[in-house]
Amino acid sequence: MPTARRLAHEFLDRRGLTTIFGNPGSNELPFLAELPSHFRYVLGLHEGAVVGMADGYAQATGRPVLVNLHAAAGSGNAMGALTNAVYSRSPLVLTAGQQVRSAIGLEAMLANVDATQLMRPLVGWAGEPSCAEDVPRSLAQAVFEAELHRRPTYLSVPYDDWAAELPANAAATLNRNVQRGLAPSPAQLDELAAALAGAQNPALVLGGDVDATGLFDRAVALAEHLGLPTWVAPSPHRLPFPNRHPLFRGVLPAGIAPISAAFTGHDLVLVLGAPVFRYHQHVPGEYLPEGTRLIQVTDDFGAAARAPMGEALVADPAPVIEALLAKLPARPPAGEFAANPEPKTGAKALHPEQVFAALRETQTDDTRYVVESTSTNSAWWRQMDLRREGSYFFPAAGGLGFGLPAAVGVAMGSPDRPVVGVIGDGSANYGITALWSAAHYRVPVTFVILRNGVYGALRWFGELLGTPDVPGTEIPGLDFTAIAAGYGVPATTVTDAGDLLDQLKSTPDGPRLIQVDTEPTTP
Ligand code: TPP
Repeated sequence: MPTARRLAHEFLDRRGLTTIFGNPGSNELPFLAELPSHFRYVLGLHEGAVVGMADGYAQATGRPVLVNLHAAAGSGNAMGALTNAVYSRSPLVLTAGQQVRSAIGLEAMLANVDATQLMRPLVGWAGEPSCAEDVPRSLAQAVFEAELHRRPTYLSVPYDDWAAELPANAAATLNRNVQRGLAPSPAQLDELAAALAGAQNPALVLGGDVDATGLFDRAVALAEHLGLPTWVAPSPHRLPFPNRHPLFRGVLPAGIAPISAAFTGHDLVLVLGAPVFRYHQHVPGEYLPEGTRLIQVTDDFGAAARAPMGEALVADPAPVIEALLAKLPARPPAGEFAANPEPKTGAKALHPEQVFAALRETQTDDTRYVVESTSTNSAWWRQMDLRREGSYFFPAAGGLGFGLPAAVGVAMGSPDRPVVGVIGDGSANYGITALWSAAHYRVPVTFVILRNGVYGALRWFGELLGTPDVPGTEIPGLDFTAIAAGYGVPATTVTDAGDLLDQLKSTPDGPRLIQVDTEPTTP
């Protein structure tokens, strides 16, 4: 009779979950025993980095990823990073070892007390099998729940379950196939097409889901077919549309009143693959201007239910895009891509725009950028010219500690595309141990660290909130070349634009870190 462990490994193999990101403890070792030799275990030295790497890998591959965490303490360390995975809708399947069944109730060391509650409210589903026989089915459920809802799940397994021999029925789960397919009805599609056909001045808003589900090019086709002015939804974690495209109107500001102002004059706004909306700065006002109708198309039931205004159609955006392309007549072509402006220059150090212009000039068009530089947003969009799907990743919940590990995970998940992490000197510290994984697994990734010596975004927020003189926003004295050396990543410091260009022109075959001194700026 097969053991729970063998059935679990077999199930993961069949579903293609053979790359595991983890940081194990004693409870997890029985699951890892006898791991098939073609499985890859990617060790992270802190659970925040483990989840960040797994998130990047899941986003780059578009597939669920198994994460192997230690019980309560290890799982707890992962929670900050998990906030980002929730909002990027990354299907992470978190597993943690539990104490042996007989020792959970008496709270022996390493018992995961109330394990199914621990990762709430972040995970969409959490479970602990009620007996060893239920381990394979529970693991399958954790994977399917993550895939179907595109939300992390958490499975706690008592470690004495893994060696248990199971009856034949436990293997039935191996052959299961569970698929998504959320197409709207013909009547719903007709209604939507009629709304667009009847609008005088419609506009399009695209969210991260469009890029995450491989619809970047189809969204461009739709915008061009209908001549729709197109925004990216606020607080983007992905780029669903080329940012120099003639129809591109920018990233929507993340406040109620400014979004409403942006929509003025549009009688219909179609939102694809985004919540309505991910506001950030509290700028109160009317949600929509007078006379604007908003229709949101999303496969995220929660995002549809919690929106404060507008109409929602819960459906996959893909069939909606195809139906609108087929049903509505084409408009004339939109014109030329816009050129980037001259970069601003810094007086005492490089301006971030000079850094981004150097990236644009030296990196290939298929480069994937993982960005966690919080005060340089406007500089980024002014200087970059991103035209390919999957070019941009940002922490989806604004939780720092994503960028550096996710750059490693994205590079591992897409070895055919170059990867550059653009990380602030504050942000880098939250996921710094991923440098070790990058070095250990020789992951080809370039980290560009913008060293401005401050928490620049917080200073800007301080002005906005009327609290300019707060402590805790200066971070002088950090040397990432020394830190990188300690983790085994070669690193250099750059202070002028020519040197930066020279360094960026070379192509690494492993990780490298370039520390660039920059001037503080505002987002
Ligand atoms: N802790 C976490 C886990 N996430 C956060 N978003 C914050 C704290 C608050 N925070 C937001 S931006 C920021 C901080 C601390 C500063 C980041 O500094 P840096 O990476 O140097 O970028 P800069 O703003 O200077 O461009």
